[in-house]
Amino acid sequence: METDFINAKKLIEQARKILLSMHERMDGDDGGSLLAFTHFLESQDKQVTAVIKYGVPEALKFLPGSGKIQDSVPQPNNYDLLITFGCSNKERSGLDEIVSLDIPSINIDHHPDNTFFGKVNLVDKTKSSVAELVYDFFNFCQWPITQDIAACLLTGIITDTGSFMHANTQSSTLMAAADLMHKGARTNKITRHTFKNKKPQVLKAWARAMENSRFDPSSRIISAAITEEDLLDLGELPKSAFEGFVETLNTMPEARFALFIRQDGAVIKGSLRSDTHKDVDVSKIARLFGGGGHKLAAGFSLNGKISRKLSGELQIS
Ligand SMILES: [Mn+2]
Repeated sequence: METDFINAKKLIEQARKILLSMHERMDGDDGGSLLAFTHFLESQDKQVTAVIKYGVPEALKFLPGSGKIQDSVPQPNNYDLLITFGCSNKERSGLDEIVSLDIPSINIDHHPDNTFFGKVNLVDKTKSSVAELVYDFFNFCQWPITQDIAACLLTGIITDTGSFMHANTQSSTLMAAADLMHKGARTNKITRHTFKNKKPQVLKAWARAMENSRFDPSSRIISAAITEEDLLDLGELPKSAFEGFVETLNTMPEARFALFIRQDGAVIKGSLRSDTHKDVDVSKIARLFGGGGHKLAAGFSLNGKISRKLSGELQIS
């Protein structure tokens, strides 16, 4: 990794106009990491453009610098370096302008299915989060971590570890978090915005999904679903309404893993979670449906419809 860090640092020092992007639909980890870079690069008088498909979700607008993020690439031919966060491949950005961009790139990720598409690849699947990897990189480069950068990176660590509850939390993760707090980031502010932000209609939607859940004792799978009818019934919900739901399903000790599927237009979105001691690789299951992810947290989307049979049983067609 040290050589990769040196090479990444060189590329950044040489570049003047830098484009930052991540996978579509901003999350706390890759979004926080991207903003940490934005703050540092701007302090170095680089020209920085930050683009994320679908922009910034409500819950992450508290992140310093989030107002700078755009949802499309303003001048596709005007950059000399691309840095991506949490993209296994360029397509994950969801932005054609980035997929077709032919300039040097730094690929920063911790997904095990990363394709190493960058000129330099900072990819470490053992890291709790991209933010922890970025924290290591900043320290390696001896770049200053300001209070704003600390807040962005700690948000990445907290969201990807489920507030330090998931198995990816290591002693290095906690040491990084402690140092980021020491530099001015606040865990309670971050959890307030990212975990303790449920609106009444979201809690109702969780109740419906919970009601639809069932545990199969023979396979020891807990699953839940939200159909189109449920969504019509529940009324308008924010895009992030079910974020964290599958983790809650996965708190059942008897279950080997949790599966949550929900209708999203013509697409069925699936998420899977497990725990280390349960010895299941849910990314293998996600891959069966064309998705991917980590051993303990994975997802997929496929075309289809979830419907409820007269018996109340759910089926996919
Ligand atoms: Mn991540």
